[in-house]
Amino acid sequence: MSTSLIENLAFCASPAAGFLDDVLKGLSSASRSIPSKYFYDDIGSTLFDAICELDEYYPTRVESEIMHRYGDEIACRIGSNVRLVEYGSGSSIKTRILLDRLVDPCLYVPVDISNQHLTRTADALAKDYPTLSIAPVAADFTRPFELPKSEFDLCRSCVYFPGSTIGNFVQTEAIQLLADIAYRCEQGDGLLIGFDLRKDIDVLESAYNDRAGVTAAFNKNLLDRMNSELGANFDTLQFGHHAFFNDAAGRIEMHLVSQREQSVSIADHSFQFERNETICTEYSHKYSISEFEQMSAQVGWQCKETWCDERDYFAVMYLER
Ligand code: AVI
Repeated sequence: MSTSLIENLAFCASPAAGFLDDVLKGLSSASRSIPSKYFYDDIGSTLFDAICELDEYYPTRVESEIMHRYGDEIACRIGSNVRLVEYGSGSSIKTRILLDRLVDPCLYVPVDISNQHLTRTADALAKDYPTLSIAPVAADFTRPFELPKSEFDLCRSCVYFPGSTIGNFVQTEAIQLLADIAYRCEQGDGLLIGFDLRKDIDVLESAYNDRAGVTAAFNKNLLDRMNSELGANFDTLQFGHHAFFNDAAGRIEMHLVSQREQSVSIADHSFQFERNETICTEYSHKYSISEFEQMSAQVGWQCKETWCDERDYFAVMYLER
């Protein structure tokens, strides 16, 4: 494979920029929280890949099933010669299902916050898709970032946003993100997005409380990350993992729970924790198809088709601007 098809990594903002500010702000507020995007350092991204393999964690498996089953129809909807821009590309596993079916994609632009993960994934893809041009972008897509200029700028674009990551934003942020994507697109460009559907609470809660404890390790890795990158002194044994479905808000919530009264210092700040006090680390919203359609329509996206699995656990929706 000629590596020349992998364009230079485009850095538009340091993905780590703002970590300390966000942590200090989140821990200083009355209900403590840390944005879930900080899960994804190299270890966190690897743990997330392990979560995706778990029996209890259905979203990845079910989304892949949908992509395998309806991949030809989906590729047909997207059309030929597109520039495929993937938000939160991770290991690009589902992308391969799409790339295997798309007709003459002109450029693949994976965008991911984890630089090391991105580089590894782009290298592996380049080996398996020798004729595809790949232009990886290391960026936090919740902040402004530039797409690399290329000879393919005039191609139609399709933004691919799989994995139900949209669910990790509260509704106002999700709508803003859909608006940002629309702003990057021209009329007629597409958005292929995966989102998780509401379902039985036991199924939902098991997915975030796996027996092997991988999700707990993923959650607690955030403490290790604050210790190593911000010089914090969290005693990781003194925080537990708690995940539950908040029915009224339609979301799974993940928290780190202080096991005792304790004090933690970060930079020159000190934070006092009561026993059982929590830090909210993630929301994962579960939608209905009509809710999602309405949300997207508010910012100029028109739903063209939706594909689901047999149990209606997960949806993949194609929208056009
Ligand atoms: C990335 N995101 C869609 C996952 C989710 O299900 O909300 C993150 C995750 N958190 C715990 N398990 C998986």
